[in-house]
Amino acid sequence: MDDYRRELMEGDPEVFELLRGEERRQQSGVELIPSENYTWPAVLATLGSVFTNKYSEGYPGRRYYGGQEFTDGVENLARERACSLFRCEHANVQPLSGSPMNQAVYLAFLEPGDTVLAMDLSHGGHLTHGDPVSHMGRLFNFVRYKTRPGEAGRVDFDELMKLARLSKPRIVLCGTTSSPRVDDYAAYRRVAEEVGALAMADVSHVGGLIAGGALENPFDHGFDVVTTTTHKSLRGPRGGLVLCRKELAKAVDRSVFPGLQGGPHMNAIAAMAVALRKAAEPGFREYAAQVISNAAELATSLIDAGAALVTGGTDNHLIVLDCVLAYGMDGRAAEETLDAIGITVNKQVIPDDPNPPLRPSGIRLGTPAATARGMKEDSMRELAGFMTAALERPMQPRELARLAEAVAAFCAAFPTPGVPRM
Ligand code: DSN
Repeated sequence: MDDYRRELMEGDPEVFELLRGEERRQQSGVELIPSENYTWPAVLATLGSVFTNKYSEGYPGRRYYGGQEFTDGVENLARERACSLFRCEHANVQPLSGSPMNQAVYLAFLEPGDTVLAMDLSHGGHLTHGDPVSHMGRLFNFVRYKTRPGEAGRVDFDELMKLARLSKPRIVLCGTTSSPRVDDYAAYRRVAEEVGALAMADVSHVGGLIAGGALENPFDHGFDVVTTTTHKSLRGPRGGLVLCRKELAKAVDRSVFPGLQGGPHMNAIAAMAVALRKAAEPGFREYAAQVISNAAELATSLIDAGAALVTGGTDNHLIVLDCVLAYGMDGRAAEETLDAIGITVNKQVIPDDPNPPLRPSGIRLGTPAATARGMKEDSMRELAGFMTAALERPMQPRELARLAEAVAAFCAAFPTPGVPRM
């Protein structure tokens, strides 16, 4: 046991026990929430390092506190690595997570009341894409577009162009938190160009798949701003990146600090630098491709076993199931049933869901975390089998317990990165 863990065990046994419980959960169950992942041990070590002790308001070379020779070095590394990985001109690595990352962009380029075109939440858009319950949704005029039910969850760009001409947005935003389809960046860019808006993509879910070359990069289609969290498919620490053209750099940087945030979390920025280096290694390209192959296999196996996929299939790492249609239970019941057998998913609204958000019709699944444990297509077929067995008919608690044992035995062959062996 390393010194830090021993200190925790002896100094705070209550927190230590909870940590051990979470470690056991992460090892003995399967994580299928598409936005979650296992980071690398080197990232965990950096997050728990003395960089957490340092205040660093400002940017490298222009800080408000002394003692920055090493924090400047690490922030510069993170910026350079982000620019090289995503082929962009400027990176701000300070956003504390996804919400401030997107807020910083809106506040950099919009005046109150300005219009943004963004995807409706039930069709896959994110809360921070101007949902009415968010502060940004009240401050700016978000006009929501939707996917087309008859088009397997894709967007009708003729309709989007009409909406853009009518609403005159300052930003055309694409990117989703719950769509199994890939974005047509060229088409979004044409819409933005036509109405003189900034083209912005929030690629939080697929940032790692873009970095790993498995999906297209919005910058290759002339996008102005791309945001991504760093802890999803990118497998880094919790944090956010705002990436942009150099002409926009000053406005973005001012908006993040001092506009929105104070001291950046230097331990997270150092850990981000470590993750960005890992994501540039050849092995990460294989990982990104495997995430997508695994999702395709999981989707096919579930469909073959009678599941109803909201878009009929997937192009990325993510699947949305309509549980009411296929299993006669809502998403919350499905989430709880799968929890009972050690498979973690999240309940999910489906497009124009008639049910409320805490009892929606669907669940959302994804393969980034399972793939990080080395699972491949054959494991996806096994997972589809476990899930179908648990969902297709009501089960007695003892039947669920037997399935949970089978899931735990299956998991034993796949060590979880960063989790000490039990
Ligand atoms: N919570 C993230 C997700 O699950 O997609 C987005 O905020």
